[in-house]
Amino acid sequence: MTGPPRIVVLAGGVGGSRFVLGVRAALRARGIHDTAAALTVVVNTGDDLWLSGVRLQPDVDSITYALAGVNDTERGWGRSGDSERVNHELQEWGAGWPWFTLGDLDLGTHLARTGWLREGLTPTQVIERMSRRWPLGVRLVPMTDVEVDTIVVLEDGTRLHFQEWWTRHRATLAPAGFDNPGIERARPAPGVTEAIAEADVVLLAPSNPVVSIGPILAVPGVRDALRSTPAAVVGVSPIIGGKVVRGMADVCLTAIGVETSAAAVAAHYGARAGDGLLDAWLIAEEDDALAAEVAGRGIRSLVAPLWMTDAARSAALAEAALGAAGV
Ligand code: FO1
Repeated sequence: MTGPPRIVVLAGGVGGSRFVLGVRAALRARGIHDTAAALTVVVNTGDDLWLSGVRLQPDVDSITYALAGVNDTERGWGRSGDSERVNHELQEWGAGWPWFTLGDLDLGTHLARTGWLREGLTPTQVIERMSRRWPLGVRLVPMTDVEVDTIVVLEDGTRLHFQEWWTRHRATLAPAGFDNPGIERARPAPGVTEAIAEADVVLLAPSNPVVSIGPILAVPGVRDALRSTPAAVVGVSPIIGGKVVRGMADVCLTAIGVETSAAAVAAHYGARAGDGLLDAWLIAEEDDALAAEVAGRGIRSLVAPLWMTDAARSAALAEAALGAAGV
């Protein structure tokens, strides 16, 4: 390998943001200044929705805001120091969702995006344009330019948009499954499969395997690109000590019949040596005892500190993931 490594990260919202920050920091620590030339982040867009006439892209925005350093680190979503004047007014009108907060600064993002979409820009072009305001140090691309929703299917057949199930019901309604209607007609956004094919390493961020990484893998062409790339595919477990770090991955995994354990998630992704995706899988020190089980499935397992509690730990984790690929 000559020059900086070419890295692709598949990511969702909060866990994805922290991990991507870590990868960017690890590259900077290696003296690589043009990190955007080295690092492509393919982000889940299944959480996206239309609300009060504007297009929301929660995972795109979480990653954008985090990389720009303007994110609300307490809540994990939205802008730091945001206010809610417009949101109160929308509620007075009975517009939008009463349980869903649109911050004033955040609304500026949604209005800008919606305007550009209406002018004919694709989501890829909109993100590229937004990246100019804050040089993010990564090339951020959506999984697809096609609108694909993540729908939660309840046991009685009720279908809810993922955002309603999560923000209104806090994942308390047991799902029977998940659906991305129309995803079979979606295509990877420009550059996604090319970046995977040309990468030195592809990293699966410790994001929700079902509703964050799952939709990215379900876009036709992405899975094949991962199986055929000469790059090593390395995943980071979102499960530590049998528990989710935050969010509702445990409920999602249970719904698709996967145990909430680092080894079970590795088995869910599968070994590239078989018919799956992973060459290597990073598990936490707390899950040391599962290493043999992962290895037994044909996936090289490495034990590393997975808690991304600060920037230094996120960078160390990213360095461990790159190291697992010999990059
Ligand atoms: N999460 C909440 O729990 N409550 C909200 O009111 C809320 C509003 C919101 C607005 C814009 C945005 O980009 C994200 C928002 N989120 C909110 C976060 C979001 O629901 C999820 O955490 C992600 O989609 C999962 O990655």
